[in-house]
Amino acid sequence: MIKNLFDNENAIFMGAKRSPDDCAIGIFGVNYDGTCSFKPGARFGPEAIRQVSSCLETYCPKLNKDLENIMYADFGSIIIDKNDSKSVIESVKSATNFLINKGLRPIMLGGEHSITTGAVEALVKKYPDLILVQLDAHADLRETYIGNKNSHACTMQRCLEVLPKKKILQVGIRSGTKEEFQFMHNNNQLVNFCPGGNAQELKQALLPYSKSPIYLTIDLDWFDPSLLSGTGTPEPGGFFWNDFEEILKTLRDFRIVASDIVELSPEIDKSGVSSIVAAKVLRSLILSLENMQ
Ligand SMILES: [Mn+2]
Repeated sequence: MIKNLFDNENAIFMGAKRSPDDCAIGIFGVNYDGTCSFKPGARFGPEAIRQVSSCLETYCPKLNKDLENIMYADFGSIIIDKNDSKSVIESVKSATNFLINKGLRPIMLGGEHSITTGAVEALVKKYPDLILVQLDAHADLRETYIGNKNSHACTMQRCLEVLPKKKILQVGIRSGTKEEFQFMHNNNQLVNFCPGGNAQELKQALLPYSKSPIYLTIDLDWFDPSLLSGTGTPEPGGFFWNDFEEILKTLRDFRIVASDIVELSPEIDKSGVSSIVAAKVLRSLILSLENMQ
């Protein structure tokens, strides 16, 4: 089964295991950027995150936790048909199902944002009351984009279609069409959050969902391009590392059952800093997800 789904002959994230035995968390990559609208290159994201991960310490002083004490697996990247956006989403769904059936909490590495739909589709079978929290510069609520319903510009609209609860909280979105912003306001799903601010509004918005399973999708262009320039559609006016920690601190009181980190396009940022930031996001997620209910 693992053999048919994953290509795991390349690098591995920090001290990850290759097999699911005794693990709580499972990582997999999706090397796909077929619908990217501006600059492609997100297909190199998962590999870049793994490559630079050896530069990071396993210990996080903020959380006083060490990755060395956590069992997590890295299955490599899934095997996909890059020319068919629909089949890529199906493959993501199969991989996510594989991890859930093994009792693992999935963390998916992109790749472009369109892949999130596949993971969410798989998860709602197990968690019908799943809700989404999205960190992103963009609303991603278009009905179609350049003729493709599976474009990364439509991801949240596709997720809404498969979420029985129809609940997405979109944190600090700063780019989209007038219609997308209208839609977010009408559905009460835009959560205001400012660089350097506190996450009170997110906390308030999540209070009615204190028992709900949460899928956290992290489009790395949520960060400011001065910190993370290696992404296909950078957007000025973004967030910084402390802002991410503030969000994660708030989310730790809730119940994240799966997550993704998407849209790292490592070759755009020759310094490699973007890949390091992405790898540190992954480290923080593993440390945070490990003992959630
Ligand atoms: Mn985005």
